[in-house]
Amino acid sequence: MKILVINGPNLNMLGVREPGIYGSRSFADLLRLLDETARSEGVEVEQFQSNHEGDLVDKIQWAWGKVDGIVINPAAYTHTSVAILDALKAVSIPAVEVHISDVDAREPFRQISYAGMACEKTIKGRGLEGYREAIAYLKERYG
Ligand code: CA2
Repeated sequence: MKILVINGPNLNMLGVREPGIYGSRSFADLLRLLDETARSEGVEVEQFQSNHEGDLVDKIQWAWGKVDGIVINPAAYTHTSVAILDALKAVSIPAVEVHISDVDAREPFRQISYAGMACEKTIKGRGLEGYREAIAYLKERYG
């Protein structure tokens, strides 16, 4: 089973600023967590991060026919991007949305998720562990 993990803008800055909201673990720590999870769940995990909306759309389109599941944290594009929603709908690959912070407890504009409308599950407020839970969910359901 192959799972694609997609991270949106600024998530490469994890650990550098705003530890109160996103924790002190770095983006490199997240990559290590993904590698560990791939090994423990017995799945192949590819990761992709971009600060550019069109690149995120391109990667979702690329995934069609190549991956069995998508874990996506579109970051700020969560709350704005119909293009990412449409791409997820177009490929129709089982997808789980992850947010490191508890978006429901933050500003009202973070409580709308376009991408989430094409995802079968949302995990929020669990820190980096949310990615592990999302991969485990896809393995359990589709692996
Ligand atoms: O909680 C999440 O995972 C978010 O997707 C993170 C996004 C935010 O716009 C969403 O509302 C919720 C922001 C990612 C920016 O990450 C930073 C990391 C370090 C320093 C500054 C920003």
